[in-house]
Amino acid sequence: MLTRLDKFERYPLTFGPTPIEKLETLSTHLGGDVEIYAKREDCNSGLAFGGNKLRKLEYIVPDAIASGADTLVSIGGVQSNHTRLVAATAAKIGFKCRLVQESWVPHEDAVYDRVGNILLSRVMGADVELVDEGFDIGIRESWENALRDVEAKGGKPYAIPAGASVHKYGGLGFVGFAEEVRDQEAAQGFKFDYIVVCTVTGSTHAGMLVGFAADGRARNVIGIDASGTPEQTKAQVLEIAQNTAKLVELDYKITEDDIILHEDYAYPYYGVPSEETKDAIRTCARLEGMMTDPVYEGKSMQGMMDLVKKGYFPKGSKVLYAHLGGVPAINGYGYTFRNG
Ligand code: 5PA
Repeated sequence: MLTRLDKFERYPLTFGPTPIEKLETLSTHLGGDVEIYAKREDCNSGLAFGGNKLRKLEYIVPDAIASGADTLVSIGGVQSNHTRLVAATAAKIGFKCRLVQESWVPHEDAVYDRVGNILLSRVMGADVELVDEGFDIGIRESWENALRDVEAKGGKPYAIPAGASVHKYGGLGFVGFAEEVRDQEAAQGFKFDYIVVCTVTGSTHAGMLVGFAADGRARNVIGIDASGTPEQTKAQVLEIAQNTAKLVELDYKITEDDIILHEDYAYPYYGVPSEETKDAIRTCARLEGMMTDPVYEGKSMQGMMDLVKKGYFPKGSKVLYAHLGGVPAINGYGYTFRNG
């Protein structure tokens, strides 16, 4: 272990190390000069379809239990994956769950607030509140109101911000991802040259940055912005990475230059897939049977495919696509994909 992640208590919510598989057909389809692999964070747990939030929550749950709280309180868009996994975690650890779901996505579908993630959260017993506010990854008044409301009703809230990102331990989980990749690299006898990650609230990217900085690969983490507000996302990645680096005693000073964030794929808006994103989702599904979603992973898939086609990765590179989950949201896009 190259960081002091072992100092922190972890409450297991996942199956263990996630598999890495080669995307042979997709690699060939994109010209064969680059080998593409996927690390399947989307298959990491039996908790409500899993996904990237669970690695983060594994380091947050011990603090929630120690605080004496009885209700996890969090926030996201209507089809937030994060809130779905907070609901699952609350169920698993015997807490109540209060969720604020804001109108972050200007997308119209008759059943958008009835299917996919929000349906799962409701079935898992979360108290779901819809709030008509637009996209913002920062601290929200609606969430602060929910925290106060839980208290006013006699509950003991535990605050988890959007994407579990600006939580003091939000970056630790993906330091663990890098440690795990290093073990898998040692076992398979080669290293990855690049790691591609979808970035929005920032702690997935930030944790990876810290974890891979430990063996000199900070700038090999290639973020694909899906927020559409990249300045704010980048600033948040930097802040989380620097805080997390301190926590795990990283022997390297992370600066703004270490944050590689491609801004060209989030269009037209957070949560709204472009024609190119839809094409990337279909291509990956048809060549590999690997599903990605229209909000996050479809955009990072589009970005990775475009960067491969443009020759961004030198010939012979091994690229690891972090598949972070999120597929349940596609149910909210039934009209978009009505013909496949
Ligand atoms: C999300 C986030 P970060 O927020 O840590 O940058 O991760 C981006 C990301 N892929 C990538 C998937 C499938 C994600 O769900 N989702 C948020 C949510 O509310 O679900 C936090 C925005």
